[in-house]
Amino acid sequence: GEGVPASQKGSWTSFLKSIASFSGDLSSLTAPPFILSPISLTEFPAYWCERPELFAAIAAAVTEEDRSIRVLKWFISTLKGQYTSRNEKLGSEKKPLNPVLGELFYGHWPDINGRGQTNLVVEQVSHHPPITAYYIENPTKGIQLQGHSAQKTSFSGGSIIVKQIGHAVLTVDLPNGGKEEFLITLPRLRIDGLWYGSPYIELSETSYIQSSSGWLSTIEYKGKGYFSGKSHTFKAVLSAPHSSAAAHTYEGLWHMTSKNISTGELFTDVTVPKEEVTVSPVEQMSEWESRRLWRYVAKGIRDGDFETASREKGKIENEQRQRRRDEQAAGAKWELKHFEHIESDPIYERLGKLFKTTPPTEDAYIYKHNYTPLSAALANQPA
Ligand code: 0T9
Repeated sequence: GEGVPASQKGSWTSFLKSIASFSGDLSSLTAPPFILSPISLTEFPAYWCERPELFAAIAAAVTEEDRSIRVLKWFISTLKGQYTSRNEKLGSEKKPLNPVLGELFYGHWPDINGRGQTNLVVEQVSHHPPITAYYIENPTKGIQLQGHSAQKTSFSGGSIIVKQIGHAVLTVDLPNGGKEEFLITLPRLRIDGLWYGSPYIELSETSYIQSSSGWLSTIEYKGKGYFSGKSHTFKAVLSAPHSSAAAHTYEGLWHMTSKNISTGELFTDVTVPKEEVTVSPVEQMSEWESRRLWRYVAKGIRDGDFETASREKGKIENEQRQRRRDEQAAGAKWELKHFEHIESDPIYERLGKLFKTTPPTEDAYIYKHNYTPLSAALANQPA
């Protein structure tokens, strides 16, 4: 493959073989250096809010219908960041750092033009299998997003198939004191281009956004070789409560633009730049915060010094193993910091019933509201 440096061809081939004969937690497999990313999976929930103005704009809706349209618009506009940004930033999809239990990631997007500040709290709530819980909130606008993310992977026809486990719930405070909730399910991923050492993601099948108002978005994903022939194609149908007819249909490329198929009006446009999350300087972070925890590993990967990267990674892993042994000896259990695990999410159960969800119930991680976000003014102070 052309993406693979000559010296790593052998180890890439054996890595692919081990993927093919392995099902389960890919994150624990050792991959050749060229495919390693210096970014931990705990940073990924930030993709939900890199267009903070679209997140804030949900609050400006007047009707339930309009609110569902705005939620769909924001959701579709996150897909490019979620699924293609490593290709743009790092040259291809890469293997993220595998977060440790208790790893944290905090950030915010500043209040600009009255949109309100948006805050992000992420915690790695399980190491094996990897599960990441997140909470995003724009308090000024009364919008919250809570979710968790895990994956089940398998290998088929030369590609990695990733079933996303977990869901997200978006809650909007209404002017009358009530709340509207949106259950967001996640699409299936295929990682292609593996043979050539230049992996990229394609989305497939269907995901849903079910509002407590009854409005439902059904989003279908297709790649190259399907109906339009183009990569990253989607079609979203928004239907009214108790109706299966399409009230609005949007179609296009989730990494470019899309439009309303009956009016021709532009729906999403992600060709305009996004806003990356603001975080505090690494020196001010605690040892559990992702960028601080992984700083020497990340530097090694960035500098091409893989000896340092793997030595530093080894230190973190040993420290973790020792911690687990100590806990076991003391009969103690690791306590989550910002989230509480519940076996069954009542919102998932209630809203999931309104459309076809499998499975009928899912667990969730409920945010404890115990983090005080840094204000924009503080974070922007010169060091
Ligand atoms: C939630 C997202 C998720 C996380 C990543 C599959 C994957 C880990 C999970 C699903 C985010 O909201 C969206 C985007 C990318 C997903 C990752 C892509 C990927 O390759 C990894 C897996 C674990 C690997 O690292 C596979 C091995 C690697 C060599 C292929 C590049």
